[in-house]
Parts: sequence; structure tokens; C-alpha cells
Amino acid sequence: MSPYFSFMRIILLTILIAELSLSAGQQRFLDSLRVQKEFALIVGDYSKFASDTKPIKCLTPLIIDVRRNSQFLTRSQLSRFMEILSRPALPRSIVSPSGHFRIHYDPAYVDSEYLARCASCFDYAWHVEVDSFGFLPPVPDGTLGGDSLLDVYILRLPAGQYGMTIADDIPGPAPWNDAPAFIKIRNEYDSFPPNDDPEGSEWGALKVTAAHELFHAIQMAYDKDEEVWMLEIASVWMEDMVYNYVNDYYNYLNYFFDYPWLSLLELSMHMYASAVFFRYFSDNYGYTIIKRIFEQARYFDGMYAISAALDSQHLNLNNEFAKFVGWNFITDTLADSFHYEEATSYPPMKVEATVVSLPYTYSPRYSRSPRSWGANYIYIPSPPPYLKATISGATTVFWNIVAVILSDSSNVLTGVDSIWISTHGLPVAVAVAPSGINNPYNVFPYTLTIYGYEDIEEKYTFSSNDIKIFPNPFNEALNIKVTSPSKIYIYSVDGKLVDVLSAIDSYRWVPENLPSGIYLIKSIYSPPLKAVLLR
Ligand SMILES: [Ca+2]
Ligand SMILES: [Ca+2]
Ligand SMILES: [Ca+2]
Repeated sequence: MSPYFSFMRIILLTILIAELSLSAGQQRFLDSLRVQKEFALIVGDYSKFASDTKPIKCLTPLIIDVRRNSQFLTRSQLSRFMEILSRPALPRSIVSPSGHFRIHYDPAYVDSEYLARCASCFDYAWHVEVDSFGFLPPVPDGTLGGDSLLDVYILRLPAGQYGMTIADDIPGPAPWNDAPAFIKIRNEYDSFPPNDDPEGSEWGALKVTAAHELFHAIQMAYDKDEEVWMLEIASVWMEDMVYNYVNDYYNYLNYFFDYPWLSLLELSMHMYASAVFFRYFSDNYGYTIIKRIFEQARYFDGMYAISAALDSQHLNLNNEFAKFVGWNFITDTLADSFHYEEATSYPPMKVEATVVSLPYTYSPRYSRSPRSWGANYIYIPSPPPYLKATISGATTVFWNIVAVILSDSSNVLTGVDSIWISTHGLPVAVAVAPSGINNPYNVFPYTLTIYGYEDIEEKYTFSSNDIKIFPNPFNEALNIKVTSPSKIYIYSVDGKLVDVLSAIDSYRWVPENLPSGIYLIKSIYSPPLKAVLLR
């Protein structure tokens, strides 16, 4: 059993970067350190790394980053790197039965069974990703590798490397930034972490590597310079779309669930596990939403591509991120049948604090303060019937606040800056999840305050001085006046956000398809007012 290697020290390094406010020289030094670490991983020199955890799922993001920053390599490192970027010469090749792949091998270390399995895994991955899902096929490479088929090279890669996809340094035919690519995989997967493949973990690892690397070759047909965190999230997501039963990605999930404050944009093992972000989208909206993201990725990058794809479906990125943060708490023993399809296999979410008495104030320590597109979780095991949670923090970021009301059909509520929660006496998790800044190393400290109430109606009558509602009770429309412009949020009595009115100084709320009952009307600044709808 050979040891597993990891990015563990890269994770620690990026946390260190977050602590500092850097000068250009310091930034250059840290960039150079990062590129040197990445280069060491690419060439299989693991002597500088902790040997305690998992193999590197895919070299593709490291290769892209080193390629962009090759000025940090020495002359001899650069020539070694260029060797890795080039196509190897192997004595034999076959064409896969589908006719899409040319698979290159050396009979000295690849037997006919392995070769045939390899061809069938790639063919099946093509069938799902291109024929069935309708992603663009990889860009044909002219005569590279012998003909225009997609080339797969079976090699004796350094220990702990599943595979890699390398873009050719030639432009593709499309008007956007496309390029052909080739794939390197290994000749055996004997010492890799166990997975759920009934045929054995070695075959499972080969299958998910085929699905993962083919999807990287497909991604190069959309944008060969796309942001690498998104490419990795998408390829790990695709592993489970093609080979649902293998579940190799479970081996990496702790890098997400143990470090929820890290950004989705973080470049470390965290990005493999962040595949759950795309899983959230496909479990909710089907795989077509991921296809829309890549269609947008031709013209936009990263979160901008995701946001454009969501906009086309009338969905809002910040709000979808907030709901995703809520879903991530409903895992392991808290899983129900209404959220992640595979939630029982996901680890429990890391909790920063457990609340025993209210009101409660929390400020995270600096190193665990969330980055944008990250989160902190606070757990309230036995809350009173009503909670109000408010955040104060930097105004440069969008402060999502998320409440998860836990039961066998858990409920996720989202708000911005503050949220009103009707707990029904059930355990509640409150998450603070900043979003909107696309830099993984900016840290956002905050103060969260949680108030508890036994009876909302006694606490809040018509006394607020910055918001007025009339008539009350109302039948068709409720008039709302505020002293300063603010969004108006309207909640049902069980805490669900039912409407948002935009920022003007007078409003008319006409509830549609809502039953008679009590509704809570509030601005960002005010406590809620109770309005009674009588149909
Ligand atoms: Ca070719
Ligand atoms: Ca699965
Ligand atoms: Ca792009």
C-alpha cells in the first residue's frame, strides 16, 4: 500500500495568506511558493508534503496554474514541465469501439483486459456527457496523436495521481476561447482510497477518472482558461452523473464539511469536495442548469457564468448560495428525503458554537471567519418559539443569513442581514454566509446576535416608528409606508419569506394565492409588524 499524498500544506498556506494584508513583494513570494508546491506535486516529488491523507484527484488545475505562472520555475523545472505538457510517444494504440478515442499504451505495462476496460469506460462517459447530456464534444485535434480522435495515454504516473487533461497550445475553430486537449491516465489504480464499485475500487477509480477527465476535455471546448475551481467542481460532479454507484467523491467531502468558512473559489483539496455546489443545482434543477453554466462560461468566468445561467432561469445566485448553505447542514444523521439525494453519505457540518442561552452574540475568530462564498454555522438545540438573528459586518459583501429548522422534513429559510424564525420548538441551525466578492482570501468578520421570543404578537404590535401599515386587517391590498427607503420583506407566520417589495418609500402589497392569516411585514431596519389578511 503506497502512502496517500495531499495538498494539506497548501490548505494551511492559503489560510496563512488570508491572515495577511500583502504587499506586491509578499504576494510574489507566496505565488512563487505556491507554484513550487504545485510543480512538486505535478512531478511526483512528495517529500515536502504531509503523507497523511488522500491522493490528488486531478492534476489539471495545477497544470493550468503553473502554466499561467511559469515565470516562477527555474530553467530546468521549466523544461521538465514542458515535457509533461507534451504528448508522450507510446508504441501502440487502439481506437475505442465508439470511434471517439484513440488509446495509446505500452504492452509492457498494460494488458488487454485493462485496455478494453479503459476504452469502454471512456466510451460510456462520452455516451452520457456528449450524446445524452448534450455538452459540446471535445475540440478535434487535427492529426495530433495520429488522427483527429481524442487521445488518451495510459502511463505509469507518479503515485497518487489519478489523471490529467492538458489543453494543446493551439486555438480551436470556435469564435470563443476553445482548444483541443489530450488525457493522461494511469495503468493501475491499486493503492487508491476505497469506493463503492461492486467490481472493486480499482475499476471504480478508473471509471470516475474517465468521466472526470473527459469532462475536462469537454470544458476546453467552452473556455480553456476558465477558472480552475469551477472546472474541478464540475468534473467531480460529472463523475457521479456518469457512474452514480462509484461514489469516489465521498473520500474528499471532509475537505468541504470540516472547513465551511473557506470560499468555493479556494484552490486546494477543498475544490474537489465543493462538487456539492453543482450537486445542489442538479438535484434541484436537473443537469441542464450545469449545461447552461458552461454555455455562459464561453463569455463569462466563474461566478459570473453561474450567475448568468441562473438569471436565465429567473434564479438569483446569492439566494441560491444561501439555500445551498442550508442544504449543507441537512446531512449525515440529519439527512431527510427532501434535500441532497445522497445526504446520508455526506459528513456532518462543522458547527462553530452551540447556543444555550439567549440573547446570544457571536463573533468568529479571525482564521475561521468566512470568506465570501463560505459560511459559519451556529446550532441552537432547544430554541424558544421565535428567533430573530441579525448580522453586522462589512458593507462590501452580501450578508446571507440562513436558518435550518431541523425535523424529518427540514426547512431552509433565507434572509439578508437579518431573519425572523418561527421554530415550532425544533432545533435550529443559523448560518452566516457572505457572498458576492470573488476573491477566496478576503476574510469577513461579523457579529451575529440572536434574540429569542416566547410570543411574537405581544412583542410586536403597531409601534415601530420607521414603518406604517394600513388598513389592518386588510382584504385586497396593504399599504406600507417607511420613513427611509428599504426593501420590505413579508413573511408568513411560520417564518417563510413570501414576498419582497423593492426599495421605494411607499408600497402597496397585493398578496396573490395566499390564504387568510397573519403576515409579518418588515424593513431591513425594523422589527416585524403584524398584518392580518382577511379574504
Ligand atoms: Ca488526436
Ligand atoms: Ca452517487
Ligand atoms: Ca469563461
